[in-house]
Amino acid sequence: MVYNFAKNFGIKNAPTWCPGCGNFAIQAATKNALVSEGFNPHNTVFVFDVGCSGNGADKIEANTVHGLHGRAISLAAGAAIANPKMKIIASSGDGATFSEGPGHLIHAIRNNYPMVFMLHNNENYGLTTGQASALTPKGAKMNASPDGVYLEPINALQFVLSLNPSFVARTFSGDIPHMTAIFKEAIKHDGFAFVEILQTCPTYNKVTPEAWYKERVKKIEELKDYDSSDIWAARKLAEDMEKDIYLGIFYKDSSRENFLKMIPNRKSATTTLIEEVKSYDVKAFL
Ligand SMILES: Cc1ncc(C[n+]2csc(CCOP(=O)(O)OP(=O)(O)O)c2C)c(N)n1
Ligand code: SF4
Repeated sequence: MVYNFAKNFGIKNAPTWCPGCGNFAIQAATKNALVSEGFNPHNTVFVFDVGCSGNGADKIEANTVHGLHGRAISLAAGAAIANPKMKIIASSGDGATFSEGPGHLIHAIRNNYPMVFMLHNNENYGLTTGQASALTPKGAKMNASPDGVYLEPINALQFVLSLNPSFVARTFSGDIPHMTAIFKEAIKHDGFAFVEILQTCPTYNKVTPEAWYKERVKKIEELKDYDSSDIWAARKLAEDMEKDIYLGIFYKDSSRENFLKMIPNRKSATTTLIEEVKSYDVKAFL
């Protein structure tokens, strides 16, 4: 068989994820969405964080950066500002996003950087063997918290929705067609598209395994009269993380301008920063 990497973003490196890990399905859906939206490895940049999700960095054929823990958003924002002709996709775990790097998330939302951000929420620090993150459910017995986590978890979507975002969605690693559809919408959004993925981690997350989610997830599109331009409706819907867990586009505001269209010294630019920098000799800085 002729291997067409430009078509499917595939690569031959063997995966290192545990059997049943949600990262397999997330990466498959990401490739599906990009291919069906007409992207290829040459016009796509992936920024991976440190963590199990980050170990996807050498499993996908594209321009990939594997950054420091909690810093994927800042690297991706730099890429998005420097070259808006590229599709920028950043991925991080819940530990990276809500413990090591929440400051980056806050300012990426405020600045509406043109990029997709995928939160791989497996409710724990997977790569370092199952410690609690800020999103681990209260009471869960984790490595380094053998008596159970004593703090309430942060509700990721409520946090993001409190910051006046332009796109907020949730999907589930047990449903590839749903992930693909949501990723396609996120890719098309012209601004900071935040996507929470409820990611199964059969090795360390025993509290909310795949079957637990499958009994609880519901689709927003089945809600009659749901208005995804109503941020208060979105905040209300995001409250429940125990019983009715909704998947879909919670909130979208396409009228918000992205960072590059907003700031005075870039909004009428006809060239990109990576084109402009070519006229300077930067050797001394390197
Ligand atoms: C600044 C920093 N703090 C801590 C670590 C150690 N570390 C590496 S991976 C990891 C956990 C990753 O958890 P998460 O971000 O949730 O991703 P997952 O592995 O679950 O996908 C930690 C604590 C690090 N590499 N850098
Ligand atoms: S520890 Fe969890 S998140 Fe990490 S590879 Fe294994 S199943 Fe996946």
